[in-house]
Amino acid sequence: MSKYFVSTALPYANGPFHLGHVRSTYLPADIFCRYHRMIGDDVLLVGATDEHGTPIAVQADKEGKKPIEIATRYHNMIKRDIESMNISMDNFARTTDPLHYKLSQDFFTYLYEHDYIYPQSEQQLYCPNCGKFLPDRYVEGICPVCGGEARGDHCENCGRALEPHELEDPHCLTCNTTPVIKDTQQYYFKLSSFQDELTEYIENNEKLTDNVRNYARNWLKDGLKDWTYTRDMDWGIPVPLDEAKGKVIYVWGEAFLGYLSSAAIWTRKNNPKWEEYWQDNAIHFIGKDIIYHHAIFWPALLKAHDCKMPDNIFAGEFLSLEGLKMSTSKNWVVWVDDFIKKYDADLLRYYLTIVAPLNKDTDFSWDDFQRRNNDELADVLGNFLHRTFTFTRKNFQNKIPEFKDPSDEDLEFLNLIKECPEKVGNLIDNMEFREGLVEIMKIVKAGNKYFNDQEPWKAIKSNEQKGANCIYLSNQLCKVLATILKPYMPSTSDKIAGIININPSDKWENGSEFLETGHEINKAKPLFKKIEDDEIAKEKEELYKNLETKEKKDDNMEHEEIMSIDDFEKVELRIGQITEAEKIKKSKKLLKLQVDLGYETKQIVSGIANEYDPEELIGRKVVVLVNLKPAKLCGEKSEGMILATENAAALLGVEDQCEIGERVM
Ligand code: B3M
Ligand code: ZN
Repeated sequence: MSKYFVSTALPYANGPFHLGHVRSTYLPADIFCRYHRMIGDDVLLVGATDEHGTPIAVQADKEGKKPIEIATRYHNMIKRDIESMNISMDNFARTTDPLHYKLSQDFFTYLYEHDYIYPQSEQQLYCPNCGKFLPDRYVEGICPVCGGEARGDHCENCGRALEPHELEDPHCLTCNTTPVIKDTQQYYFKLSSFQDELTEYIENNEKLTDNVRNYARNWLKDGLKDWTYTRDMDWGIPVPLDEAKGKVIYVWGEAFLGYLSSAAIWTRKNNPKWEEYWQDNAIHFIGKDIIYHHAIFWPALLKAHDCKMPDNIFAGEFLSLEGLKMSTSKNWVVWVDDFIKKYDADLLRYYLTIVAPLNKDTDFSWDDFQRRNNDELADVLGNFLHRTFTFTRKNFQNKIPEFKDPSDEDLEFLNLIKECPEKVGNLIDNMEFREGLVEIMKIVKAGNKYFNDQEPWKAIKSNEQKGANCIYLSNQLCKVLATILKPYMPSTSDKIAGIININPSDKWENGSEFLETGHEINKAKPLFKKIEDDEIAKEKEELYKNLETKEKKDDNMEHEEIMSIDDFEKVELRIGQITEAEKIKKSKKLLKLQVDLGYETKQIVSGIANEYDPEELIGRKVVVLVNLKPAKLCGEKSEGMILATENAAALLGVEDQCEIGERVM
C-alpha cells in the first residue's frame, strides 16, 4: 500500500466552476484518487479556494464589496460545484483560513532568515488617478514577448509570467489612466540561485509528464530571474516584518501553501499526519497555464525549505467551447451549476474524459455531447446493461443461470471479461484516463456483439444452455462494469451495483469476482436516456445569444489573435491577372475566373458576381491567395482565392507596376 498526497489547483474565488475547471484538473484528479483508493492505497485529495490577490480584489472593487465577501460567496459556489460533480475531495479549505495565514507567514520568515529573500527597491506602475500602485491584474497591456493581450502578472496568450512594469502600453484596469513609474521597496525571492537544482529536478525526475518537462525546459533555458514576493496592496497576507507595513505576500507566494494548509486542517480533524502522504507520493493536478508556477517557483520554494519536491505534476490542456476559446467575461462558457441542473454529472464526466486525452487541447460542443450520450452511453452501454437485465428477468426469473459446456465464443468472451480490470487499472495508473475508458467501451461493444451472435432469444427455445451461458457471462460483465466504471462514473456504477443486488464497489479486486449461479438481481430501469434535438437546440440558442450580443456590440471588430511573421509567411499572396471570366449557371453570386500568375494559370471561383460583370474583369490585376487548399464550389474547381473585402466584395486595387506572379508581403 502506498500513500498519495494529491492536490487540485486552487481556483480563484472570483467565479463559480465551468467545464474547463472540471476537465483540466478536478476530474482527472478524482479518477486517479478513486482508482488508487480502490486498489487499497491511502489517498489524501485536497484543495482550497485561492482568495487573495488582484483577481478577488478587482472583483470586489467592481461590485463595491469587501474582498472577503466575494471570496466567501464564490468559495461556497465552488464547493457546491465540486460536490455536485462527485469529486471525492477529502478537504476543501480557504486561503483565508487562520492556519493558512500562519503557515504562509512562517514560510516567509524562514526564507527571510535563511537569506532567500532580500529587499530591493524597484520601479512599479502607479496610477496617479486612483492614487495606488497597480500590481498584477490591476493593469493590462501588451505582452513584451508575444505581443498578445496580457495582464500585469501573466500573458493570456503565451502563458508567461510577467512583471507589471514589463507590459507595453499599460493602462489602469480601474480608470484606464496610463500609469506612471514610481519607486517602491519589495522583497525578492532568489529564484535564480535554484537554476541548477531545478534543471536537475526537471531533467532527472522520470515521472514528470512530457508537457510539464517541455514547458519547464523552455523557461530554464532563458535563465531564471529573481521573483518579487510581495505587493503594495491591502488585500492579502501581511508580510511578517516590522519594516514592511502595508505590504502583503504575493498571492503566488502563498497559494501553493494552500495545498499544505488544507492538508493540515484535515490532519487537525483527527486524521493521520499529512506529511506522511507528501513524503510517499506528492502529485499536483493543474491546468497547463500554471505549469510555470508549479514546475519552477514551487519546487524552488520547497527546496529552499529543504522539503521534498513534488513527484509529479499533471497538467490538463485547454478546453474550448463550440470551437472558440472559453471566456467568462464574454459569457462564452458553460457553468457546472447550469449543466448539472439538467444532466447527470456522470454524463459530463464521461464526455470530458472520452473526448480527448488530457495532454491535448479539446472542445466541448453540444452536438458532440448529444451524439456521445445517445450513440455511446445510451446505445452501447445502456443497451448492453438493459438487455442483459431484462432478459435475465423474463427468462431466468431474475436469477443468474448456470454456466456449463462453454463454446469457444463463450470462452473467448470470458477471457475478455477477466482481462479487462487489469488493463483498465494499468491505464489509469499510468494517467491514461481516456484510454482506460475507451477500453471499457470496447468490451461493452464486444458484449453487445457477443449477445447478438449468441441470439439468446432463439437459443433458449432450442439449446437452452447456450442461452444460459450468454446470460451468465453478460451478467458477469455487468458486475465487472460496476467496479471498473466507478472511478469514471461513480453514481452509474452504484446504480449498476444496485440492480445486480451487490454492495457498491469499493475494491478493484471485486471486479474479478463472479456472481454465483442462483444469485438474484433486482428489477432494472434504463440508466441512460437519449437527449432530444430540441433540448440541444435550446442549449445552443442560450449560449450563442451571448456571442451575438457581444459581437453586435463590437460591431464585428473582433480581432484575430496576434500572429508572428512566420505565421504570415505561410500565406502565399501573389499578383495575378484575370484572363477569362464567366458566370456560373447555378449561382447568382459566383464567377469562374482564369487567373494568370506568370508561372501558371489557376481557375478560381469567386463570390463577386453581384458586384462585377465578367467583361469588366478581363485584364484586371488582383491579389491572389495561391496556396489555399483546392475546393469545389457549385461543381467548379477553385484553386485559390482573390482578395476582396468581406461585405462589399470589392476587389483590392493593384498598381500597374506590380508584376504578374510577384509575391505580396
Ligand atoms: N489560483 C491560478 C488559477 O486559478 C491560481 C492557481 C493557484 S494553485 C496554487 O489558475
Ligand atoms: Zn486608475
